[in-house]
Amino acid sequence: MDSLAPEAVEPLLTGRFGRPYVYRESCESTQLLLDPSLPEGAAAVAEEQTAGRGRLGRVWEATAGTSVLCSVLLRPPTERRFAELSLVAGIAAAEAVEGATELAAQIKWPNDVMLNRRKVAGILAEAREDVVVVGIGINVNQTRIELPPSPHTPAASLRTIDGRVHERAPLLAELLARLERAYDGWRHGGLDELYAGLGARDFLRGRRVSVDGTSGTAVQIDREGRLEIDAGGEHVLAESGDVAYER
Ligand code: BT5
Repeated sequence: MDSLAPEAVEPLLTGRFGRPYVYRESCESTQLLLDPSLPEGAAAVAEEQTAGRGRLGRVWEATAGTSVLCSVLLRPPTERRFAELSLVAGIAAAEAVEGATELAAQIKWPNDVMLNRRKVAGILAEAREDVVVVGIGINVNQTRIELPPSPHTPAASLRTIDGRVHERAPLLAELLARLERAYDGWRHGGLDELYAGLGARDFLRGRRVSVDGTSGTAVQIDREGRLEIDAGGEHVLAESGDVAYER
């Protein structure tokens, strides 16, 4: 098994993100390891989580040593919409996944990264006062039976998609570098700045969707990070929520 210990990852870091680097073999959730007083870009990484978190009280399951499980502390400017950070991190995770697999990844609004129509990564952004902890879980080396059964959005790992075992340390370093770049762009110009990379990877566009009671055809993720839905001619903007979609 490869390792995400500091000696494997720190030499590969190229920017501010990932410093300091907080590492645990096992923890409840990497979301709980970052004290708000740490500098922006501080990252927490673990081989295993005993209570990995999804959104809305759901769980994130990952066999020890198979995944990238990472949280990053951000201190976004107050004029930005914090909800957009899931998409900012989604772009970074999609780019990192594409770098590792040479396949095109997509972003399923509001917080999933898809490869071959399967979820390979999930994002969780949690705000506490003026800091936001962004958690990113990427399924890297799980075998098919190690992946959780998910009734709605099928799960995959990079390995189940391309048949290769991937080294996680370079993937994590790439993720942190991409996140820093996307985040700096967003700080400067909002989602507009990143829109080319977002619009081109919009998984739901053109699909039949249902978001918290609104059903219709997904038109696009808009420049404020909302999902525009054509509900029988009436255009509705969903701010956040859970999407059911037709595969
Ligand atoms: C997410 O939630 O997709 C956010 C996942 C964030 C995980 C990272 S890991 C590092 C950091 N520390 C944490 O504790 N969390 C973050 P959501 O959209 O609610 O999706 C959760 C649902 O996806 C679950 O209810 C399962 O159905 C499914 N699921 C669980 N584990 C999965 C996996 N490894 N791959 C794909 N789907 C999974």
